[in-house]
Amino acid sequence: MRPLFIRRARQLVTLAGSSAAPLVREKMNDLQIIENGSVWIERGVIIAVGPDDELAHRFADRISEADVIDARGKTVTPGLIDPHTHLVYAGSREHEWTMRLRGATYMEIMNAGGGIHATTKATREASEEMLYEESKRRLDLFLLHGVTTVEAKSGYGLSFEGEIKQLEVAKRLHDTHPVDVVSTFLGAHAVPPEWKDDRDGYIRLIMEVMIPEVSRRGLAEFNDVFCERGVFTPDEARRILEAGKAHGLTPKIHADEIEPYGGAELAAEVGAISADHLLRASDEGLRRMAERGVIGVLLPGTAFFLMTQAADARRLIDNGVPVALATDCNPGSSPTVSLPLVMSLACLHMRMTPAEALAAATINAAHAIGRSHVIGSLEPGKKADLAIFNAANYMQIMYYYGVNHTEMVIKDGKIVVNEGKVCI
Ligand code: IZC
Ligand code: ZN
Repeated sequence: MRPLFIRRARQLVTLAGSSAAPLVREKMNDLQIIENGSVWIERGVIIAVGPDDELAHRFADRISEADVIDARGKTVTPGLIDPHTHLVYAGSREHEWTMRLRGATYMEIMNAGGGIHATTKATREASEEMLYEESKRRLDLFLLHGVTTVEAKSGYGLSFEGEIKQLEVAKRLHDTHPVDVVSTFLGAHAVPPEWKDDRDGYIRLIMEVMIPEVSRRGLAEFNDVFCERGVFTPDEARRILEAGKAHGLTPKIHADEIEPYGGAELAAEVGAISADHLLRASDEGLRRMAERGVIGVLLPGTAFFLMTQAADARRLIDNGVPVALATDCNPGSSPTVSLPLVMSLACLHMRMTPAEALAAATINAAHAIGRSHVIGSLEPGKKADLAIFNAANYMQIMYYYGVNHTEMVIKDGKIVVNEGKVCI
């Protein structure tokens, strides 16, 4: 494999120096940008990053053996990282959108057997092949938007076989698709209809059967709970997250989305790597998260699509909570793959600065999935995952909103998107 030499980016946004701890407070605005910057890549790994003249001098006698990419006028960033998706599912829920537009709420639709239950039914009925094909199409779209790593949750099987099937599909996608897929077990996404008269039975199935097997088969790294009134209580979430910890699964939590419910506090208590949503998190909860270094993963696309007020990102950042951003890609509350659009929404609806939004979708997102030593910044030794945007500076990626500026994507040192098309 020939070396790859990306040269003379108008802005090379490195985000260097934050692999050990996520960016917090004002530091989220320090993107470590190199003007007229270049990157030398070999065997899928970043070897050197710096001003073009410096690298041209250092590699002078090897430039002829490299593939050279001219990035003049462009903005180069680390490949974007989406730390919260429900990637693997079947079916679609646009009819529920019409119901919501007529006034029904997300929870009302779910309690009437729609929502997560509708997607669970479709996902259970889908063959593994169909599920793979549908999810692969979405993963291609992620890649086209500059995303090189996604976290993917189960939670539409809600039975032993169903959850394993979803996680197996995620694993196969990781093995066969350029985008890296990091799996989270979310058996506690909802109590399925067949267990509704014995919710404790279902919780025990999660704790005593599903978690041990998911862990034994190495099908997930993280264990998540939809902790919300009417779904799983904080006490139930605590039991499920502790059971996961006992089997080596790191806790994550869907916390305080619809009402203040102690989710942020619980995330700090169990040592979760992240607490996600946080629209209604209490001040005390955020304080404890900051103290324990729990990442707040914010999902402004979901608030936008559910037509609710977004999370108070400024309050999180001012409290010292490290913030990451994600699409929450799912068929009900956030049917998008556009992390760049989510970054625009983070600015427009949560008053994050464009710099904070980019830090939140790269290095802090890497921290939220335990990958900060491998991805999330452009530094020697890291994976050569990069996005090249047709934008004169990083702000334009978000400023010209709803436009996909991604021109080229490099994954593990290979060009996988060129001129806005997947080329693998
Ligand atoms: O399918 O509605 N919030 N889980 C929690 C979701 C949204 C996904 C869905
Ligand atoms: Zn979610």
